[in-house]
Amino acid sequence: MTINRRVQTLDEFTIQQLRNFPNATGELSGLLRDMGLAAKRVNVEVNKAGLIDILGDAGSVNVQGEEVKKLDVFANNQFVGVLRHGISCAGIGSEELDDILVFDDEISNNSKYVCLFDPLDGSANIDVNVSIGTIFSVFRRVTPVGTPVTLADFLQPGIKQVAAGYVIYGSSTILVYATRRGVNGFTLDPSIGEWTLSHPDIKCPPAGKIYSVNHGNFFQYEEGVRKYINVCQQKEASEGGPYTQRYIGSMVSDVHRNLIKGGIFMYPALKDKPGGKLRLLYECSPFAFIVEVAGGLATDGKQRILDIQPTHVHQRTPLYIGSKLMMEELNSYINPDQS
Ligand code: P6P
Repeated sequence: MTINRRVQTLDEFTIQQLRNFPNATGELSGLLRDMGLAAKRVNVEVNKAGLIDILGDAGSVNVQGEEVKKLDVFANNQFVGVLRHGISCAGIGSEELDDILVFDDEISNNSKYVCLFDPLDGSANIDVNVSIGTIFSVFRRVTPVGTPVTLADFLQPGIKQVAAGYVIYGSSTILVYATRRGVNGFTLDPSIGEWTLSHPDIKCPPAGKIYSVNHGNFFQYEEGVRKYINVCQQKEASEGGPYTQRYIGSMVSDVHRNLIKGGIFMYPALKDKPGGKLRLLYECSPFAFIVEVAGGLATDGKQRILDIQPTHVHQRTPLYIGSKLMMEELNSYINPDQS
């Protein structure tokens, strides 16, 4: 009898990965399973958001008499809840919380990881049925195990991440995560409520035909970026073109599409946002880790995203991320002296 091992769940996959590390404690696998559990709960609410008053402002009461929480507040509570009650995370940073949240109980203080996340990025899109997502980043703590974590455990350069991932609540719901060993995607099978391996060993194509940028800000971009965009618009077949412009306005969707098909995503600095719009620790750094493990590149226009030493949890950065050859061509326009 042949055993059908094609369908592998997230749990089976993380346990199998453990076999490659005989000394591993399984804490990271547990943390990833916790993230998968919270994402399943968020997925249920996102899928029915159009039907109930969950888009209301925090504090209103729904038909069941429950306090309605905004969807991103609801999502944040799910991720905080599973990580606080798990045994793999000592504290979190979240887009929804002004400061880090130190779990500071005996079990959590003995955990060796911290997690940062944007629980529901792009939530402004949900009332028009555009895909939204969760983005997360995992670091090994730098303070002694057994003590409460501090800000130093979170303000680490992205190169120190042990794992990073995202969830897209879209036409189907997919969870993608990376460790140094590779990038793998799991699609939620709602019939069994399991994350099932659907995109094994994702590699970012070195070249692509998609450039992703908000053209509405074109005249705010620095000259080199505007030059590169003009080049993208004039690519001939002999140069790998013609290119197409795709911009969903939901980072998880734009970057995921480019990761799979090849392409470049740009959110440059703007005149009214000189530091860019996107957040370093829980948006750009996790995606930079994922895309680099998959063979792509990610910079702030001057340096690798993963080399940036954070100074505060919610700091922003310009972001250029995607296929290696496209990123190198962009760099020849924004840093002509480096080429
Ligand atoms: P803009 C969503 O609000 C978000 O944070 C990202 O998901 C998305 O890529 C970006 O902002 C879109 O920003 O200014 O182009 O609407």
